[in-house]
Amino acid sequence: MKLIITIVSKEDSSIVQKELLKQRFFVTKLSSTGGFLKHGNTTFMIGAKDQDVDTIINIISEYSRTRKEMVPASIARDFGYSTVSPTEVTVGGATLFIMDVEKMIKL
Ligand code: 2BA
Repeated sequence: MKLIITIVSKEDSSIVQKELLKQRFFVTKLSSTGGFLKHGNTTFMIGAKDQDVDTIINIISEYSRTRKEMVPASIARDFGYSTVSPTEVTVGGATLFIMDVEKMIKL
């Protein structure tokens, strides 16, 4: 069994959640905030059978769009970038962490 933790843009979270549930996967949705942009995003925790991991990656990949976002110069400077104008970064589609689960118990 695996635990997939994935961070997606807030704008994509409803469709990603809907498509995962449609395929009968179990999903926990957490509200999260990106450390860099300080924008709200969504983190999903998905406990899944090993053989379902590729299907889940495909769903997340299909419904998470890449976006360009502007980083205000003040934030960029906080992180050591020497700039006076906003800087563009590419955000997403999604960031995934996939971990082995030793045991899952429901009581
Ligand atoms: P944020 O931390 O708000 O980052 C938004 C975007 O800003 C990132 O997009 C990346 O393009 C840029 N960025 C982030 N940290 C940076 C840095 N130290 N220097 C330069 N550019 C930086 P993504 O990589 O697609 O990440 C989207 C969101 O996924 C992140 O929002 C964060 O919430 C999460 N994330 C990404 N990688 C992570 C990691 N290794 N560990 C934990 N969370 C991560």
